[in-house]
Amino acid sequence: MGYLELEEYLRSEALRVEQALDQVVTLLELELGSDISAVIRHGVMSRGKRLRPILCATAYRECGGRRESAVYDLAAAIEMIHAYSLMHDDLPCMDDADLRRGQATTHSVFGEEMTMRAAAALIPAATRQVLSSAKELECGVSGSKKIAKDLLEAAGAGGMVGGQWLDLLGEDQILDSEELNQLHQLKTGALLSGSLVMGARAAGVENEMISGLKNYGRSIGLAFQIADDLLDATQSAESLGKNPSDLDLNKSTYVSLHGLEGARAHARTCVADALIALESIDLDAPVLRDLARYIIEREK
Ligand code: GRG
Repeated sequence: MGYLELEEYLRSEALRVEQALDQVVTLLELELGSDISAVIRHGVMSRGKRLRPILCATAYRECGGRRESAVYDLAAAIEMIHAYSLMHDDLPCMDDADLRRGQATTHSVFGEEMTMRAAAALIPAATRQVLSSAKELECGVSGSKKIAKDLLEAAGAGGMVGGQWLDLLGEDQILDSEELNQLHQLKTGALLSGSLVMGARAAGVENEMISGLKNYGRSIGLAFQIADDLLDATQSAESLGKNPSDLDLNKSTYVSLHGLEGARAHARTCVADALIALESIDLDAPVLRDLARYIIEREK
């Protein structure tokens, strides 16, 4: 696929993810009432790229999964975890941001207390969503339990939460390359890579295939973060939909460590590693191949 075709693919996939998300949020409205669900809706339905759920649905398809209409319900669960993490990340006690996805952050609109509660409610809701959706896919009930574990591990202390913890500790510190890789492999890489694992597992493929996709995910996770650092260093708030913050928060980044050109070269190496990981499992996955390249070419 060329760049434009890939952008069209991402747009139409994002729409399918958003339809599934809308259904979940509507259900939560009935359960939790309109006050808290308005906060959830703000955090979840704002205009994100939906990259993690798209990776999940794409891996599912390219691993031979055929229950097209059901996989987006599973993918939505991943985006719910991502949305909660962004809502918490923007809070004053973390990155203290007032702009996200081109709109005021959730706590700037609804206050800190409501945002903390609404975001926390998304964690069990996402777990339930995985269990109810994945059992309808090729992996069946036993696979759905493994997928729930995949999601919780990717999101937990050995994954995203652990990475955020390192990120907060790293403010005002100069991290070396190894420390920076470890931080981002957890904070960003774990959920990205987990999304691929979940999609592949849902399709019912062998463990060897799953670990190859995990390796692909680790490499594109790093590439994605390097691209994020490059965008933060070079783009305006208007084009990013959020305020560039790495300099203000005095964070070590791939750009501060390697410079713009060094960071770009590092990102290209990660993409090459990702493609090798796909080749090593002999998976014919043209869209995942194109997505690896897109991740460092993207403009937001
Ligand atoms: C209690 C320590 C502790 C943590 C709670 C807040 C949190 C959990 C985790 C934060 C993890 C985090 C913010 C990771 C961000 C990774 C990242 C690059 C986000 C931007 O992702 P995009 O570009 O955003 O996919 P969109 O808006 O397109 O979805």
